[in-house]
Amino acid sequence: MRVIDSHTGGEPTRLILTGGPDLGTGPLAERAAQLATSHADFCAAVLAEPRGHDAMVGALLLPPEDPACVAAVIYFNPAGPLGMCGHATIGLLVSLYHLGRIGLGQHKIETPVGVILAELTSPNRGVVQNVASYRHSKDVHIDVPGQGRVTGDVAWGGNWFFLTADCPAPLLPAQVGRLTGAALAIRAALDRAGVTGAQGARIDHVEFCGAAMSPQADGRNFVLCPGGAYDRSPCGTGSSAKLACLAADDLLAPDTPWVQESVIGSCYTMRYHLDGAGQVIPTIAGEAYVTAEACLVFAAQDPYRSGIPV
Ligand code: PYC
Repeated sequence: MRVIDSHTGGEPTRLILTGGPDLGTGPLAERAAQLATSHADFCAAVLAEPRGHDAMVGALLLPPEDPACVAAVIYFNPAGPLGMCGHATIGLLVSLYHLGRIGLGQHKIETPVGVILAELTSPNRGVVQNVASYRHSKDVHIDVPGQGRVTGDVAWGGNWFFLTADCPAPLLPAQVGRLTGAALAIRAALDRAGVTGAQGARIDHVEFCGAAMSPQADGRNFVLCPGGAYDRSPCGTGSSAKLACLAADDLLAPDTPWVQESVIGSCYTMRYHLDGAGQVIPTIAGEAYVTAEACLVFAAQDPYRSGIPV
């Protein structure tokens, strides 16, 4: 299996170039569902230890159905497919450029949540126009064992997020253990209380939002991803959900930059415009770097060929 690894603001992406499962043809969302139901071992084998680690996000490269698109892609983490992924889309652009498959400029990419427009503005910088993002519910109160009452918003940015300013610790790398534990407890409490996104969708990301620490940033976050790892980058879809909440509260006007800082201090420059239907369309701008070109080997006799089950 040929792969190319990159990181975007510290968050790793593994792009699968060859050797992925055959998902047939048809809508990408259905093929992503098939990846979850029929090839769950593939996600863990490629991303989990001993070949990867739980922060890694996979991007399965597929031929696009629409000839106007340069690629089709299904994003996944060790726990299964993701709807959309901002950091991995920037990683995808930079990796395809590194391979000589695309040039600088605008490109269309098919994802399970629709066709997205992205631009590679330099060899290591991409700008991704995300899907329409919106706040689903405001000031949701949730009782969390060990934390008491936590209040936050439920918002969509290509994945479902619970965003809260009730941070259990400063948003610093040294606090990642505490932040992760608290975010997992919030997610479990949301599940127990039956708090969901639209159409009963599970909220699988939790985002703590705090004040920026660097003078050039506007806000800082910590984002828990579905598999239990935290996002080293400011999370493209999570930052989009944040923008949707800022827009809904009239705290950020269209086309105004918002620099979102991650828990490790890496930044995305975000902004949004309103489409014809008045929907918030965020763009995510950030840097990615290729870290490896590799061939993954799956020996038949390897007891951990499908990853280490956790
Ligand atoms: O950048 O959208 C993102 C993302 C989602 C999960 C990890 N990164």
